[in-house]
Amino acid sequence: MAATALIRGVPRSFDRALVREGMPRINVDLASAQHDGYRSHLQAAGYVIESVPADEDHPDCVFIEDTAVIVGTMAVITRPGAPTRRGETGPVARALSARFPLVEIESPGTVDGGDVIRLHRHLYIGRSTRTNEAGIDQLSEVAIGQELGVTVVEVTDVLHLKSAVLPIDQETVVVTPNTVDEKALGALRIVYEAGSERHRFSALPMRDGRVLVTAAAPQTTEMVAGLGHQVTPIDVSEIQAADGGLTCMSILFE
Ligand code: CIR
Repeated sequence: MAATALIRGVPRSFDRALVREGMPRINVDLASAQHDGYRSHLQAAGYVIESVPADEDHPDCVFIEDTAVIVGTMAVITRPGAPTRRGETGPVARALSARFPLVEIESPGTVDGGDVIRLHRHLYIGRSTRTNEAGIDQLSEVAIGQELGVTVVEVTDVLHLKSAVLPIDQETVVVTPNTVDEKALGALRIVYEAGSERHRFSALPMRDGRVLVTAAAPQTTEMVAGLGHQVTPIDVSEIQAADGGLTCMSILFE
């Protein structure tokens, strides 16, 4: 089967997305143009794009990663930690149901896909303000059933695990200092986001071997390139203004 990127459009209501205090105002037209650019990079890397239509009633719906996690042969439909985002899952579940058996995270569990990293046969799950203990238990049960290992990582001071821990390959992660319990990252190679670029770096390793990176973090990008990676910077300022990064706008699967 072809490698697929499931994405979701940017609604006109995106300027009402959940944001942290002090974030710049969101320009929706620019966000849409930046999202088009993101889509083009995925296409160029060889993904077949499938798109779920945007939902005006859910300003954050472009962050499709938070609504489902592929765990081995299953798709886990999440129960997002932010109550205003819970209605985002239905259309994503329908899109994935043609390909995967579905499991749903049940109340009182909450999981945001942004808190889940898969490397080799291991899931790292962030315990954050969005992903709680009951959600971690349910997700872990699916992972263990799929013969995947599980490690829980405490997340503080950022929204999601992937706000601060960005895989650039199967062994290496770029970490924002003082945001997660680094001991839990075990045998992974850790490199650090440049201090002057705190919270600006995000990365998405693509199937063609290139790593898509945020243009807002040139020093960290240079360091990643120095490790031998081919990097492609992309400006996603408006996505970052809504606390998103590069992983959050797609669900990738073979
Ligand atoms: C939120 O607060 O839920 C959105 N404004 C941002 C979600 C970003 N998701 C992600 O990085 N996986």
